[in-house]
Amino acid sequence: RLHQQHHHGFLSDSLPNCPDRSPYLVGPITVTFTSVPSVKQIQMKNPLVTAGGMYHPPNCEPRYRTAVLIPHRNREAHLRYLLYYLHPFLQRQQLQYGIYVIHQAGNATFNRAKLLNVGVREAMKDEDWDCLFLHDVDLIPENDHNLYICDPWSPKHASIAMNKFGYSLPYPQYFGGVSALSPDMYMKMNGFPNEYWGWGGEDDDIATRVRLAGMKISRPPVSVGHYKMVKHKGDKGNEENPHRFDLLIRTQRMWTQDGMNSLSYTLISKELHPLYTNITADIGFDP
Ligand code: BGN
Repeated sequence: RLHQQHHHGFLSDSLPNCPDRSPYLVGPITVTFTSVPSVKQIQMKNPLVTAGGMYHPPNCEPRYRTAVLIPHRNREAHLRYLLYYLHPFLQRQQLQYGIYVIHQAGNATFNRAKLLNVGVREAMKDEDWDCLFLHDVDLIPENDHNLYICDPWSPKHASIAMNKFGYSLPYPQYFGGVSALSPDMYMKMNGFPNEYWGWGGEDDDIATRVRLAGMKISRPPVSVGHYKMVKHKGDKGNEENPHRFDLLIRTQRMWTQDGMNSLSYTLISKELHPLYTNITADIGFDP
């Protein structure tokens, strides 16, 4: 168990449980994007984060173990903003956590949902995480009452009020941005689809899978689900997916066949960076 390494000589059993409600929460946070923080700067502000971006509260036994999974390619500046805000945010919540960046190797069209499947499979080899946070790289949470823990029975949609959409849902079924599922829930819906290459639609497919697997999306209060998006243009290699409309028609037929049970990829490397675990995978290309 990872967390036993963090105890400086104490056995984990000798620590008291962390309180029900963390005393360190501050509520709304001011998020600004001025100069991109350096890795060194972020490290200095987070001295208790260990190799691979892992953390365990120093003085109490956490109630929750959360893995944050971030699909990534060519968004270094966004990643640093996110790490700069997210590490202190998660520590104030007194969670045990690990941050994983899942990097798509090569130049084939980006595939967010498949990268998340890869992240889940790899992260579960490290630790018995009880919650998976599936996190876009360009979204920063603006209120630490938005707890990065899972609901016991429902997949949770966390990014329900993004500045980009005027701090409200763009449409009622929207499930993109940041969501949270327990590993059991993730497997119950056969994970996410592997066949969405490029921008758009995969999150709508995922929302449909939640329903088809007999679950219901939960959402936090709007005020705590505030997120600020780092402004950017559409990226090269993540063009709009022209097949997304056709794919979405087939979700009902495909979800049991396409997902964790059909996932194949080549793990290229798994490196422990000071602020995150970097998983680089070859996930193939749009056939
Ligand atoms: C929707 C996209 C989502 C995206 C949101 C917000 C599609 C499928 C069309 C049937 N869905 O329109 O993927 O997250 O906008 O930008 O394109």
